[in-house]
Amino acid sequence: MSSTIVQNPTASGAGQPVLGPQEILRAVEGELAATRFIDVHTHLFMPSLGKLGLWGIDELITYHYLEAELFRSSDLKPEEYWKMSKREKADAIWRALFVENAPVSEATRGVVAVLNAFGLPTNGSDLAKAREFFAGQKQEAHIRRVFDLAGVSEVVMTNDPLDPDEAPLWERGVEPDSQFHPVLRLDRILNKWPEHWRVLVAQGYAVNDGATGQSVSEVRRFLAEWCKRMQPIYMAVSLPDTFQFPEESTRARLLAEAVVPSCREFGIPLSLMIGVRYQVNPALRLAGDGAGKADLRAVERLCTAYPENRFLISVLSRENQHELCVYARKFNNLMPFGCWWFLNNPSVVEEITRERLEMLGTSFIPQHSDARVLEQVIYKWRNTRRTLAPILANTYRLLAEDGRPVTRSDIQRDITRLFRSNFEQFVGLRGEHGRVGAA
Ligand code: RAT
Ligand code: ZN
Repeated sequence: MSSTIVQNPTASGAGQPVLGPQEILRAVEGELAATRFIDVHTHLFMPSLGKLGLWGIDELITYHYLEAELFRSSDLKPEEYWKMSKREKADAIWRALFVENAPVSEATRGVVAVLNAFGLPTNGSDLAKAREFFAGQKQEAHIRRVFDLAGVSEVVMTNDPLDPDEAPLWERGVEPDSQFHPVLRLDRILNKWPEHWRVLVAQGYAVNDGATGQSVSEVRRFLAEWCKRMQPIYMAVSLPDTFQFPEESTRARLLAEAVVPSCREFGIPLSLMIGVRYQVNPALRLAGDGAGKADLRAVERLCTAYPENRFLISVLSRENQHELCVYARKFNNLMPFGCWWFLNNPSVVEEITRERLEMLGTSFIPQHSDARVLEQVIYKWRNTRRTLAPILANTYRLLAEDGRPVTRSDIQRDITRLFRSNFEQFVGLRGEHGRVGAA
């Protein structure tokens, strides 16, 4: 195809110059850079939630993705590691993964990209300069700078109403923040009821250990009060690879009789992140979970049984990705999102995103960061843009080859849809589009 400028006669890009193959890649890169994304799932916290929000070099280096890698490249035993202070842990990881080895894995390379974004040394023998830099940052200005560097306009938090450190802050009343959207996270209720029902009792709800009798209506009352307090944009839970629905279990009963009806009542989606094999190696703590293939018929049954509900779905196993696309073609109340955790590597993201584009067009949410430490959004979104640019460009190149001219405004509209408006519409956020001066 030649890159001669012709006028596009189609509705979407009427009057716009048609792009040639070389121009397509540049236009995709320009629009990816110019569009402010919404980060639809993170573990970041707004400043009014105080110390819950992690940031800075020691947190970046002790990210659990890196802790898992430490024990492959060091003789240090997990029991010795857990006795160390945060700073000592960071020093041990820096030495093993950044000094004694080249940081080529996705998670280690991410730290390098963050240091580089702030003009800090990436190959130092210690972390002194980085520590000095982060200690000098003022939180709110730093957040603005980080969001600018990451190209995100806002992020979605993970807020746990049973977390003993978090719940009292909400109960006292926290200042909302338009850059951080709350999400009501239900793992403790749905996955660990026996360990947590007493916390609901302590909050004033008449529930029992078997979640029987009035427990279900009390959980609904609990959800209603937390929705009022938190104003979540969706509810969320992570689920094991063995997740089934329906089934004879406390989880399935609470899901069907409390969570799903509450989501309907408050007009918000339910996010299911399916496929975790919890604590495969408990010695590694947060880094000790694995992944397993799930039976997605549970998703089919949820989408069929509750057509009035909306489900945001991410699956952790690579083997489940194609099935998820097939289900999304059957149920428009299902929104696939993200390449989660062990999938967030360029090789896998590339495969999943191509499959989704081929099967779903632009009707999905390609990625979320899952950041636990503020500055991680810089590298995670940089990597997403870098991995996705050639995939999207190739999609448009094929389209042009097949006879449909492609314009910059086609690309802009699609990127906005993928990284903003699919989410805004699915959760019912306002429809304005964040876009900064496109190159
Ligand atoms: O990716 C992660 O950090 C995991 O540990 C999980 O937190 C996962 O993202 C989740 O939200 O359950
Ligand atoms: Zn997460």
